[in-house]
Amino acid sequence: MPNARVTILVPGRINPRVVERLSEHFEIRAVPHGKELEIAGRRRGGPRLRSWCAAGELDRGAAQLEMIASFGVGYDGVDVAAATRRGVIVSNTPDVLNDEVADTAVALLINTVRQLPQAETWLRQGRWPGEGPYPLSPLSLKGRHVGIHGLGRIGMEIAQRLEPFKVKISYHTRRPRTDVGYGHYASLLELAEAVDTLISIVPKTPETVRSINADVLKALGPNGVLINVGRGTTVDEAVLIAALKDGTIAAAGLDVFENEPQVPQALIDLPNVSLLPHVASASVPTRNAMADLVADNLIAWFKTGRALTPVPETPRKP
Ligand code: A2R
Repeated sequence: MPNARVTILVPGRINPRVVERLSEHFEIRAVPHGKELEIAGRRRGGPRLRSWCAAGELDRGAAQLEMIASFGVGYDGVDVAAATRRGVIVSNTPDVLNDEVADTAVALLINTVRQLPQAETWLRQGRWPGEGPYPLSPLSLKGRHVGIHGLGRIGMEIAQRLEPFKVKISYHTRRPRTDVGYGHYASLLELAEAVDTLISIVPKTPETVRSINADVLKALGPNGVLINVGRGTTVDEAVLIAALKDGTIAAAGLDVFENEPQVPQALIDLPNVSLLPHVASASVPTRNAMADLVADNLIAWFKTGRALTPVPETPRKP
């Protein structure tokens, strides 16, 4: 047992495996979302609260806080700047979800261009015998030029999966990668001008928020397909809805939305979209692996003073 006196605050709902794993090592304080500061504030004479499993404002009750172990690869929900100022380390769960998210991205792309969910609905509604075959999909994956917005850990897996589909692949990142042969475009707009299919897999940052805007969608063009499996905030959703309605682009496949779990009715009503409720990493094996990494980060920190997967901004031991 690394440290029996350490209390881990677990705010809100989290994968039960995290709590199960942590219970073997620490005292667990599960609290509803919004109550974490109240509990943290009661630290004097109370349990030594040294970590929690999710984000929160750190202004109060954080004097003994050492670590925030975030579930997921994106950690935009954690105030990393505030944590760093206080020497609190932050960890996330990279890599273990790459395959699942990349698989989902490819599935969503094919669903979007070939309208497979709509075709299945046609069958399930019993329309095939009476009305005949589902109409031909206006779009195809064949011959497409795919632009990947964000060629990081997940973006690379998406690119590698797309190679056997015989599509051309290009990308935009701020810094070109030296280890790939795909064409690099210095700006998102230039990438959108060059390709007809854009897959976004970038983190939420001030730079990426609403970076897929009216200009980018216009550049993608009337045969254009947008797939977003990164963060909903990357896309200006109102502008996207207008672009899908007036034919500025042809179709979109989205797993993430600006204001989840709210999805605008105008988007749901569109025939040329494929929509998923943020399920890219949501399989039991992958979520278990993410849960294990959350727990293993906390266990490693309190045992060795080093987290397994600290985020790049986090303070490190020399
Ligand atoms: O820009 P670079 O050279 O740092 O490349 C990163 C790229 N990226 C951007 N590309 C264009 N404009 C930006 N402002 C920008 N900011 C970041 O996104 C890199 O190629 C990629 C991120 O890769 P990783 O850090 O390896 O993240 P991973 O594991 O692929 O996950 C991506 C995101 C997560 O942050 C969650 O928000 C979502 O997928 O699940």
